[in-house]
Amino acid sequence: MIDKILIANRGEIALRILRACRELGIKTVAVHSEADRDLKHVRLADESVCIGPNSSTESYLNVPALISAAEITDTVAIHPGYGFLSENADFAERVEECGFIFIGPKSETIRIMGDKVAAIAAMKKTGVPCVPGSDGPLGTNDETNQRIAHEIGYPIIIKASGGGGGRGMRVVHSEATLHNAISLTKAEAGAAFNNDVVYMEKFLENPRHIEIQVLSDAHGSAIHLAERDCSMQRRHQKVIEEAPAPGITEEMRKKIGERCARACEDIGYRGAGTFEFLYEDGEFYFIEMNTRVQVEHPVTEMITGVDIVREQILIAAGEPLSYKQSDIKINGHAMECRLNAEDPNNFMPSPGTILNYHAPGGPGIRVDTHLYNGYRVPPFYDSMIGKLIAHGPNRDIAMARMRNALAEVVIDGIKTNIPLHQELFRDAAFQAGGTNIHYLEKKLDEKSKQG
Ligand code: MV4
Repeated sequence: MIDKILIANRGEIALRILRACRELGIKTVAVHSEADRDLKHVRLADESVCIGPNSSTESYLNVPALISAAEITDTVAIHPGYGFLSENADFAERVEECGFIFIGPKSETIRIMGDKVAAIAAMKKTGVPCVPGSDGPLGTNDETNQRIAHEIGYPIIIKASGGGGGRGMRVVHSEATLHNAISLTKAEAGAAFNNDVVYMEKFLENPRHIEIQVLSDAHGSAIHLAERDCSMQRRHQKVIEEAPAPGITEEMRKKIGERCARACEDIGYRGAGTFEFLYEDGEFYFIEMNTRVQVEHPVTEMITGVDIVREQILIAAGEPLSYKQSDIKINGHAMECRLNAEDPNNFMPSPGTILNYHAPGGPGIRVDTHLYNGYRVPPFYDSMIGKLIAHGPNRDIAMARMRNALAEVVIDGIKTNIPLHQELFRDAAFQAGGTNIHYLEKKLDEKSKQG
């Protein structure tokens, strides 16, 4: 069994992982940058190691420093959290070469999913529905590319195989701009990802972003934990997530969920994972797979009662899944607000000292945050400082509880996006449910025009 875990992350997710370790009786090693000595999980961990200076490149992304910290503390396994090295196949490979357990999929799986062309090919092969597209990399022959685009039908989108999460994409509305769009995207991709492979998909104009959470053990069994709707986003940063997704029937959930679970079994997936789909006109289209725990995992935990981080650790320890698919029942509805240290009007980061922090409470409220009175939010990392999660027997009650929580929570000393969340929870379209990926940006656009 795993008796010590090194947490290769910071902030709220490091604390979340520490809590799961504590529950399992597993000792913890916190690693931190010089700026992060006062993080809450560093104080709570059994041991801590400073792995480098403020910049992420020299600390949380510093593979030799992380491996050394694991060696000197006699760590058994490394949990990468999200972001940083969590989806870096070379890191996962290095961790295992050095004799540690990487809490996540095999490095080969991470490598496949990091290569979007390979990921889509693997999914298509196992029967996961994908966006109509080029079925592989685009070549440089204009006639061939024009024929592919014509068959798919404009508008189409050119995407970098090494991209993902919104990086390296270009929409094309007609043949006149196809050639340039392909060569520009290719050049940018080569520079940004050191991989100039690009592919083509039908461009879906007004989809929702719905993702399926899966768990798959090392013995060939996989289950799905239903879906999350993550359509409320700005510049590819999610703002509010919820589970289940409004309007998705039990029948649709079962069909797409079981497809994803079966795909995991087919490819020998191990650990927690997320299948990202675009959802439009009642159809799901796979776009990418995430091989890490996600920021928004709590909404799934609230509606299923499954502790996803605990399951990640047990799977890495070689245990079979604690649940069969028939054990998974959806209980009510959950919503999550990402709390960012930023100006709610211009989205500029707002680091600084927390002068007064007061957590909300009451039925169905969960707060995942590393904040405490006197904590200094450093300016060097992502501006997310925590998550407010509200669960209730239905969506309306979950929303009412979130409104209460947003009114109760106090975070003084820095600017936060709480006012934006309050506004969204008063928004009629959002309250009705099912808004698409463009909704928030359009709403903010209109707001800025009105001045
Ligand atoms: C698309 C798309 C429309 N059609 N693919 C952006 C992030 C990356 N994960 C995939 N993305 C998109 N792919 C096709 N064929 C629109 C987006 C997209 C998007 C997707 C999910 C969440 C937010 C988004 C915002 C803009 C564009």
